[in-house]
Order: sequence, then structure tokens, then C-alpha cells
Amino acid sequence: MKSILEGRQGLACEVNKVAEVAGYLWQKGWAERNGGNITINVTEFADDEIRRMPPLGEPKPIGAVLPHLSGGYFFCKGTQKRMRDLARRPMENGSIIRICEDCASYVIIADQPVVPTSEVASHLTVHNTLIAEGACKKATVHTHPIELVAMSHAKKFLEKDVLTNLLWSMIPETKAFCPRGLGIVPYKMPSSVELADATLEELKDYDVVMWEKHGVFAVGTDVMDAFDQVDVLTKAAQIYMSARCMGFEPDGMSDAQMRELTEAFHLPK
Ligand code: 2HA
Ligand code: ZN
Repeated sequence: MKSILEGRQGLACEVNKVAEVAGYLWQKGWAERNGGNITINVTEFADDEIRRMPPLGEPKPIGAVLPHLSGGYFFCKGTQKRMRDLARRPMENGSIIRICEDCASYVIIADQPVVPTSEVASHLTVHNTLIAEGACKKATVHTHPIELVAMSHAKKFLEKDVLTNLLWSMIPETKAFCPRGLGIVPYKMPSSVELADATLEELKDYDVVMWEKHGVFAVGTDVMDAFDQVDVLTKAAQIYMSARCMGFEPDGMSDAQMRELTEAFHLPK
């Protein structure tokens, strides 16, 4: 059977990036079993032929009404699928869905009837908001980075901006490449509406959101951008933990050094 990616360089490039990032998530130990999710808005690649493709099965309810997504197309990791398998065979462990005109249901159009992640409603809700705000962010990534999740087990790190400031101060690149920092969502049941709502609220101020004792949720212009932000935050967390393992509390960059960096890179205050 011909893949939807054949002869579609732009779409294939985005799906290949998803596969590459899925491999990184697995290699880093952030994606045990079926842990984590990726969804990408690929509407810009939906040509006339794609728009005419018959669905692979009946419409399924999203579980939310998302007015900005009507006629939109998304690549989604499949439910119960593993990141390490997505890395090698993206179109067997993920699928492309079309949002129906009612804005409340979707159909799978390619390549196989792989049912999207159980978190599709929350991911699509975020995409709906990103479009509504005119943000050119096409990717959402949820993963379980070890050091960041470990740090979320300490109450002191869950106070507003404590972790952001600590991580920024570990190595200059962190603020440069994750300039809006890390929002915090107190523990909520995985896949719950409460978790999705709280995430949306934090995404107003941050590009990466920590889910206490669970993982992170990141948005980005593409999947690499979302991954890179989680990666730089995790690197900073590793530096903090390495210092602690050597038996000392790291000094962190000084306020003056942070101010100098913020001005030099024109970063938000
Ligand atoms: O879908 O990580 O939190 C797998 C998850 C849900
Ligand atoms: Zn998770």
C-alpha cells in the first residue's frame, strides 16, 4: 500500500522529525513503555488529494468541541504505542487524523487505522488555543524526563518560578533557549480534563509545563523545538543534581550575570 508520505516531501519531513525525536525520548530514558505523546499540526500539508481521502473507519468523538480545528490535520502517536517503535516505524505507530466539520470528532485518514493517543483531547485542545492565539506553534510533546520529574517531588521546587530561576542559573544557554521558563501544574490525574485545563493556563506564560510527579508538556514551532526546550531544561537539572551528588549546593549564575545575559540576548525579563 502506498504511504501518504510518498511524493509529499514537506509532510514526510515533519513525520521524520517526529520519528527522530521519538528515538531521542527513548534513548534518554524519558519514554518507558508507551509513556509520552507527540501531536503535530500538519494542516499546511493537506493538499486536495489528502482532503479527498476517504476515512479509515467511522468518526470518533474527540471529547471536546474545538472550533479552530475544523478541517485540520494532525499526526498523532497511537494509543498504547511505544516511542521506540514510533522512532522506527512512524506510520505504523501513529496516524494522520482529519478533524470533522462538527469540530468535535475526527477520522483517521492514513496510513493505518492506528487510534490516536488517549490524550488526544488535551493535545488537540492545546492546538486549538495555539491557533486561536495566532501562535505559529505546530508541535506538542509530552514526556517523562527523569531529573525534572525527580525535582518535582520536592515542594520547594513547585513554588512559582523557583525551578525556572534555578535551572536558568545552572548554565547560560538555558534561559537563551527556553526563555519563557517552566510552568508548574500541581499533581492531577493523568489524562484528566483538570490536567488539560491547568496546562492550558500555564501555557499562557510558559512554553514548557511541569506536571508534578509525572512529566512535562512542551509546545514548539516544530517537534525539534519542543524537544530542545525540554532537553536544555533537563541538562540544567542534571548539572544541579551532579553538583548535589558531589556534595555541594551549586552557586548558580549571579543576578548580575543573569541580567547581562537577558539584555545581550534580548530575552524576556
Ligand atoms: O500516554 O504518558 O501521561 C502516555 C502518557 C500519559
Ligand atoms: Zn505521561
